[in-house]
Amino acid sequence: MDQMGLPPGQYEIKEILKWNIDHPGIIQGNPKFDLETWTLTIDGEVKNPIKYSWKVFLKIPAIESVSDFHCVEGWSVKNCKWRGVRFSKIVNIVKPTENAHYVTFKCADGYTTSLKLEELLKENVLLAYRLNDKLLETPLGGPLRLVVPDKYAYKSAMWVQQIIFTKSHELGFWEKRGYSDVADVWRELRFQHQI
Ligand SMILES: Nc1nc2c(c(=O)[nH]1)N[C@H]1C(S)=C(S)[C@@H](COP(=O)(O)O)O[C@H]1N2
Ligand SMILES: [Mo]
Repeated sequence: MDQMGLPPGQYEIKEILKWNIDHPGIIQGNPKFDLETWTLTIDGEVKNPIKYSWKVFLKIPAIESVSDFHCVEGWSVKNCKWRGVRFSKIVNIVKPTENAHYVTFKCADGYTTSLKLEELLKENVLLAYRLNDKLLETPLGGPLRLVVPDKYAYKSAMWVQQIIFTKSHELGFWEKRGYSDVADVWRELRFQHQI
């Protein structure tokens, strides 16, 4: 551990940076959403594929979870209070088949990332729509983003539109471009060649 409980090589900042201010995004500007027509599709290797409207998604029991957020570029924000649906709750609803080993997240900006299904069952992994008691703003991934606190933030997909359970592994946007697919912040796995 580094100073003040941060993973190795990270420094603390006070607020999560908004993607389009701090980073060159995949697209210019933020995607636009109308919550009346927004949908979240969950399909692939599942027994109960489902398409949520915003209204129905909000009916899924939600929880609050406080965690630290770590970008691979080095900045970390402690004590982010997220509110949303535990990913394990979604797993209970859609019921993955025995062939489901990975999950790919597709986002409104064309971004993708993927994780092992078992890594997503951890209790701090959320599909989040509130941060620090406010609805998630679009530059922070609103209306709905994934939060995976133990991985570098490129695994925490913003603007999630589709979640696909898969048999085999599909590398995501940054993972295809040399970043670690494991992305474990505590083992400091930033780049592919490390393992
Ligand atoms: N859809 C989408 N999700 C994404 C990204 C992206 O470009 N598009 N960037 C990732 C990276 S590298 C980081 S650091 C965080 C940024 O989240 P923030 O805007 O809340 O800081 O989103 C991650 N999720
Ligand atoms: Mo990042």
